[in-house]
Amino acid sequence: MKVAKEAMRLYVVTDRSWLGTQSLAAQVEDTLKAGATFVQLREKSMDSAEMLEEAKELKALCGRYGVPFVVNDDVQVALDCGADGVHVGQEDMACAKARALLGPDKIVGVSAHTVEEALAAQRDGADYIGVGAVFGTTTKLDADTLPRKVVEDICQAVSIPVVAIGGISQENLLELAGSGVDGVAVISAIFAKPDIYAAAKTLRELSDRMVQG
Ligand code: 3NM
Repeated sequence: MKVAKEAMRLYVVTDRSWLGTQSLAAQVEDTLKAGATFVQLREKSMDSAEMLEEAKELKALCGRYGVPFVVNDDVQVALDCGADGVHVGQEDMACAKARALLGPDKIVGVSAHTVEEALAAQRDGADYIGVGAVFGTTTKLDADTLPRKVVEDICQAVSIPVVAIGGISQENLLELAGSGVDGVAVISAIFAKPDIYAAAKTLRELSDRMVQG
């Protein structure tokens, strides 16, 4: 398996909404020091040229920590910055096309909301599945909250790693215990916090406990 289940443990998704005086790279480095296991650059308000500059910096940073780095949606930026791969949603480029463009060795992650979508992604060469929203979130306004049964069924149906996303916080993370997910993907519970390092460290500890049941 190209992506270890352990790499899903604390999956950090970037968001510049809460950038203060720190750069995004400095914020991401705080999460890496705190035990982040995977990083995705997800920037909905940047053009490709800006994304590429940010992506190059984050790729180099993640490389120093030995943590996989993927770019949301934009396969060209992923290729140009030498990212480890790409993450695509159901409305983005199809998994099979992303795989064809990136080749067999890069990571392709896919968001899925049903067992059918998850199985199709696995068949089309996905390395892991993102499943959500597992809780209510205001970070992605069109994300519907999935019943726990759907999350469990997706985890049962696929053999590749599954990471939960959507509304995950220190308060609710442990509710995912026993669902079958391999870890948590988080935006606001890290980046909206005043102490990013402390937030990420606590989430990592809780996620370790969550997967141990
Ligand atoms: N995808 P937060 S929910 C990027 O359900 C994203 O597929 C989702 O942000 C999905 O951790 C989401 O702040 C936003 O809730 C996650």
